[in-house]
Amino acid sequence: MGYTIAQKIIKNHLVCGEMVKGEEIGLRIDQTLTQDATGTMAYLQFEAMGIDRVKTELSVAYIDHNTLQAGFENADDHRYIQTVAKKHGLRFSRPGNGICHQVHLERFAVPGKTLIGSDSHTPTAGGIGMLAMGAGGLDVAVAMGGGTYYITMPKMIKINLVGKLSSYVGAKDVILEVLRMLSVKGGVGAIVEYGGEGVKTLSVPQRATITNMGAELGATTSIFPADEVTKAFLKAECREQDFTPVYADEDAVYDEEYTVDLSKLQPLAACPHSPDNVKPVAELVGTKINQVCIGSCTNSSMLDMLTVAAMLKGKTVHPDVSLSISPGSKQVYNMLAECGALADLIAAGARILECACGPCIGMGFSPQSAGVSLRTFNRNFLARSGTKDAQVYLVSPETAAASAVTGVFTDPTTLGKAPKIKLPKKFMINDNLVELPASVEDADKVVVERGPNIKPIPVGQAPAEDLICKLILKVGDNITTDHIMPAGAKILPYRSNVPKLSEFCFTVCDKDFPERAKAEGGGVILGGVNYGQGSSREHAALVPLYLGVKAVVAKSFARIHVANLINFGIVPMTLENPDDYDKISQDDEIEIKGFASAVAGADQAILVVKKTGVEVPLKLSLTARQREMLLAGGCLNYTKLQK
Ligand code: MIC
Ligand code: SF4
Repeated sequence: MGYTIAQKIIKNHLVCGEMVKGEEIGLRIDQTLTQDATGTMAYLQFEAMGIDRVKTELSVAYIDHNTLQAGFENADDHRYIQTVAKKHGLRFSRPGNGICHQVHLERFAVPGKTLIGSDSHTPTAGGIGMLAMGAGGLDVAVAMGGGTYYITMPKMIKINLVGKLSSYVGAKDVILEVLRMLSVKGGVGAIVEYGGEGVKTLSVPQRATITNMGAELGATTSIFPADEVTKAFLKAECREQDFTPVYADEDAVYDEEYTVDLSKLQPLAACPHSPDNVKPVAELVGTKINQVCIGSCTNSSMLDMLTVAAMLKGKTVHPDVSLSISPGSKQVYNMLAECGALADLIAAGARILECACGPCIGMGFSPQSAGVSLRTFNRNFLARSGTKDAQVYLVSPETAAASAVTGVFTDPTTLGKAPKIKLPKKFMINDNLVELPASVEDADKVVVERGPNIKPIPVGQAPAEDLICKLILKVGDNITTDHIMPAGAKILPYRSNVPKLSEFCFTVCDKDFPERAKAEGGGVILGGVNYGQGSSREHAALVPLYLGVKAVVAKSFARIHVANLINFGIVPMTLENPDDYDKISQDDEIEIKGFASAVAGADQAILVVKKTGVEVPLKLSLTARQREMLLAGGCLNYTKLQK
C-alpha cells in the first residue's frame, strides 16, 4: 500500500509512535516560526527551559501582529523578541517585513520538511509541499530546543481538483467551497491533501490561500504536492536549490475523498459569523457595504494585489466605502511600487496599510457600528474586527475589489473577462529586514531587553484528589479562541501580561466572567462541540488557568486548544453522552470524586451535580504522556521533572 504526501513526510520525521490513525506520534521538527502576539510567551518559555541555542535547522521570529504601537507595550515586546532571537540563534523578521506566513512561503518554506508555528495559519506553507502545523507557543519552544512535537496520527482526506478556474473566480472560492462542503469541524483529526489534474493550474500562492484556510476546517494541516509549478515559484524566489519533488504514491489510500470541479465554481462568501456559513455571492448581490479590507495571510500575494490593482485602475472607491489594502510582505509591497500597480491602488482611493496582519486581528480599521465589511481574510468570528455588531463577510480579492467600486455586494463574474495578470519571472529578493542571530561566540554578549509589560507566566498545579467547585461558565458549540481570549488593538498589547489580559477573558460571551471566576476561586467550564476552534493562542488556556479554571468539559475539542489546555495543566474531558450537556447549568455546585486518580489512569470520571444529584459520566482521552503532564501541573513543571 502506498503513502499519501503527508504520510511520507511523517514517516521521514517519526521519532516515536506508530503511524496508526488515532495514535499519538512524535515528530522531529525542522523549522519553527513565531509571531509577536504569541512569540513573547514562547520565548519566555524557551528561556525557562535553559537551552542556549535553538536546535532546529531554521527558526524565525516574526513581528507582524502587534504593529499599532499606541503605547510602549508592543514596541517593548518587539525589542524583547529581537534580542532574545539574536541571543539564541533565531532569525528575526523585523516589523515591516511582512506577515509571517507570506514571508515564510516566499523565503524559507521547503518542500518535504516539517514546520510548526505558534500561529494556527502555519499550514500556509503546505502550499509548497511542507508539512506545516499550528501549535501552542510552549510546543514551539520545546521544538526549538530540539524536542519532539506530538500529534494524533490524523486520518487522510483527499480533495481532487479537476478543471480550471474561470475568469474572476479565485483560489479563495476553492477553499470557501471546501468549507461549505465540510464545515469548520470537517477537518478535525485530519490532514487534507489536494491532488488531481486541477492542481497544476494553480500557482503556489493560490495553493497557499487554500492550505491557509484549511485551519478553518479544523484540520491538522493541508498540503499540496511539490511539482514543476513549485519549482518555478522557488526559482522566482532564487531558491531553486530548496526544491524536492513531493508526491503521493499512485496507490495511496485516503479515508475520505471529495472532488471540486474548478471550472464550475462561482464566487462565494462566508457570511457572519462563521467561515463555513458560505453562500454564492450571486445571492448577496446588491447588499449595501461600508468597508472592504484586502490582505491578510490568506490573500496578500503579488497575484492577489496585481489582480486588485488591475480591477481598480482608473476607477474610484465608492464614496460610502472605506477600502484598506495591506500587501502581505515587503517583497510584494516593493514589487507593487516598482511596477506602478501601487500607484493605481492609491489613485483609486485605497488606504494602504503596512504589510502586517492589521484589520484581520482588529489592529485598527474596525468597521462602523453595524457596518458591513467585506474582507479577503480567513476569520469572521463575532467581534474579531473590533466592532461587535459588525457583519463581516469573507470573500476573494476579486469580489472585494468589484464591490469596493460599486458600494454594494457585486459578483465579479458579471464584469466580463478578467484582466490577464503577468507575474514577474524573478521576484525582488532583498532580505535586508531579516536579522541574523549572533554567532555562538558572541551570543553571551547579547543582552535580552525586557519591558515592564512582561509579567510572570502562571504555572499550573497538580489536580486535587476530589474536585469540588462551581460550573463557572456554560457556553455553546464552536466556541472560538476569540471568544475565550479576545484580541484586537486594545487587548493584544497585553499578551505578555496575563493578569491584565484576564480582565477580558470570555467577555465576548459574558462580561462578568472574569469577576465571577475570581470571586469563586475558579472552577469548571462547560462547552459544546469543537470548543476552542480558531487560533493557536495559548492565552486561551493560560488566562483561564490564572482565573482558577481546573477543567473544561465539552462535547468535543479543537486540536491545538486541547494541547494548550494540557500544556498548562487544565484537564480536558468530554461528555460521554452529549445530551447530558442539558443536565448541567451555570453556577451549579459540582463534584468529581477521584479527579486526580482519574487523570492518573482512568478513562472515565463521574461529575455529580450537587443540587439534583444527577451523575454525568465524563471521558478522559489522554495518552500516558499527557496524564503525567497534567499530574505535574503542566508542561513546564513536567519538563523540569524530566531533567
Ligand atoms: C489569529 O488569526 O487568530 C491569530 C491572531 O493569528 C492567532 C494567533 C494569536 O492569537 O496570536 C492564530 O491564528 O493562531
Ligand atoms: Fe495575521 Fe490574520 Fe493571518 Fe492571523 S489570520 S496570522 S491575524 S493575517
